[in-house]
Amino acid sequence: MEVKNNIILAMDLMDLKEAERVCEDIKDYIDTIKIGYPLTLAEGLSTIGFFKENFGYKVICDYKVADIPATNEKIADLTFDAGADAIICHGFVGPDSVNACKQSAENHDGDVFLLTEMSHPGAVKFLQSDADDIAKMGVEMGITNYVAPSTRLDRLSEIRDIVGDSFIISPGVGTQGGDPKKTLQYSDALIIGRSIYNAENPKEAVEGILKDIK
Ligand code: NUP
Repeated sequence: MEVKNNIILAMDLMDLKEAERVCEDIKDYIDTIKIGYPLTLAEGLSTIGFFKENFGYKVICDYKVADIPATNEKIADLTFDAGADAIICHGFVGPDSVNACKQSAENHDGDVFLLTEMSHPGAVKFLQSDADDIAKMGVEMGITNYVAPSTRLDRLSEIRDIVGDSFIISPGVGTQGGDPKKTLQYSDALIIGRSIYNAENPKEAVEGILKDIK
């Protein structure tokens, strides 16, 4: 996936009108948006089509799919049928569950992103110890897109070593403490939410980040 300026907007505002205002402000710089449960549950699955039609965005659905294969398949099919370009799935559920999302993505000409280690402090408790194996499983399965944290660069670097030249996108920049420039030493694109959409001036916030990473 190509991501303009290496920045993906994480749009977790829960009001579509407010989301539209932010997108309008930054549309010159951003061509890829990530939506998750907050906006989807508030405004519906049709938000995917809304961003595609009105802004021409590529839309990554951050549904962290983590169920049995049969249910994962239903979730992924619905997401791609609604127009998503990609879906994020959890890896800890194992290869059969991940494969259900991968197959659905292939059937719809879309992409699947495998979530390895998460960016928040609590990820250290359970997920971190299995994150390398999750990434290795992804490589064995032929997955070429990953999510890995900007908040722990040593871990991001380790996951980069495992997945080779796969495409990595990294959340945790800004509000969670991750540094944009350092993250891009290992990652292909930054996922940034609150420090853009909650900024007084989202456009200036993006310009500031761009200055940092150029
Ligand atoms: O490990 C992860 N950390 C994380 O923050 C995996 C994620 N998908 N996210 C998501 O990235 C999170 O749900 C939010 O949508 C975005 C980060 O937003 P912010 O911290 O920049 O506001």
